[in-house]
Amino acid sequence: MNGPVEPFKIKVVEPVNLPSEERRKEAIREAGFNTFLLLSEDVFIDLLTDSGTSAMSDNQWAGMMLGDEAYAGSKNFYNLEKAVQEVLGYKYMVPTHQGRGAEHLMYSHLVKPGHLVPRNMYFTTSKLHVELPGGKMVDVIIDEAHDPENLHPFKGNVDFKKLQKYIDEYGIDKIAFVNVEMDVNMAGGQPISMQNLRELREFCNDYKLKIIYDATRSSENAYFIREREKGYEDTPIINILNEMMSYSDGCIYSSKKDCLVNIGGFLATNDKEIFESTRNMVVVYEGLHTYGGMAGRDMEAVARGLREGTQYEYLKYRVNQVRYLGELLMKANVPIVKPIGGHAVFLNALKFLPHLSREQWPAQTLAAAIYEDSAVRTMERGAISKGRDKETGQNVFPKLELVRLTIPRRVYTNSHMEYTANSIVNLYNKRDTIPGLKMIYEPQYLRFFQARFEQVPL
Ligand code: P61
Repeated sequence: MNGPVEPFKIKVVEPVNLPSEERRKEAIREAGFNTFLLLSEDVFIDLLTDSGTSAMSDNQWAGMMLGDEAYAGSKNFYNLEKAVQEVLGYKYMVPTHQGRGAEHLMYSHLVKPGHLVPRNMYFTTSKLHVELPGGKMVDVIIDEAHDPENLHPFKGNVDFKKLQKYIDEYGIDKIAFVNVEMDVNMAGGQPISMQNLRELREFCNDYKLKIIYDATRSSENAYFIREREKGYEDTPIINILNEMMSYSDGCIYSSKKDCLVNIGGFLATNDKEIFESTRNMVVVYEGLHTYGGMAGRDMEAVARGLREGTQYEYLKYRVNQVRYLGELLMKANVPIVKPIGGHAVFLNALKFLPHLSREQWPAQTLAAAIYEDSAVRTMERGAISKGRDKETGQNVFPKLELVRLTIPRRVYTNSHMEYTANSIVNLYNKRDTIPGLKMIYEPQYLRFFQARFEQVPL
């Protein structure tokens, strides 16, 4: 089996270092068994995230030199606005420093105390930005998304029966808006179909409900629509994106993923009222409405990256590199979420470490063990990420207890994928020797970033 051929050649390289076994053991203990707390220089292959870790193209770097750093009216802002209009089809755009800046502006505007926000599975920062103004995020993804073995081609789809139940139970006035994520991160990078988006629009029209997308990985979602949905086989990705967005009232967007840049975000909408209100608030929290926390050069790189990230040949290579890693693991019977997602391969920690209880945090344990074994950095995506129930204060144990091997875009070669797969297969073969963890420090917000753990002897 060969990995996909890269549609680029490499112009600049950055050396990486494989720390000794002794140093790896020490480093993960210094980090409290939390991969977020490792030093980057202790990491050999960094699969923590695909966020802000892309390699930019020569065209993007050239654009950086054309940064117009005027406080007001930077020409790069207008280039970005035009790119958003053309690639996504929205009329208005408000720039922010990254995705959560856009979530803050959009959700604090739309959510009032007591509101519900139905969404096709939570994301950590999105859930928090719905909760901070007094709302609650509820799950309306199809059941198949919670089953790692289920092969549904569009596990990101919304279940209309679940949505209807919340409307009937709480009343339409309590629903702030419907929030729809593209290429659903916590479900394993699973796409939503065009048909589901179209039907959701019709459903919401009957109730005059707004639909706001988390369009962060919409280009990768568009690739899956082209690959899997009848009628889109030959449709240019930009046309697919324009149609997807046409079924929404607006979106938030973290540019740090599909736009192939290291920083940036925005919100976009066709709704003048949302635009005017969020454009007003951006000056309070982010910066003037023509830079929103980004430098001019950053906006130029986002504008160029947004267009570049929709090229079919690039997306095909991208999704297939992730698939290559997943298939290497599947061949060795390592339990992963299927179908293989767009931005990452997710290990099923409950099946990988069945000897651990949920209170011993199997996914956190596995991420730490992978680092110690091979200096590959991954991320827990399970109960630690989910956090406590806001009302009861109890830990919540989601069905999915996963470790994410997230592939940065255009950064690692197929040999890096092979090294990673080999190390994980080796670890899988000695999995029953891995001891669990107990949490010894837990911060109040987004605890997974800073929590610390200790090993519990087997
Ligand atoms: C990630 F561990 N994602 O996947 P910002 N929406 C969606 C995201 O994936 C996302 C944001 C909004 C990250 C970074 C990260 O629990 C974590 O530009 C679907 O990061 O502010 C970010 O965009 C927020 C890692 C965020 C985490 C939160 O790795």
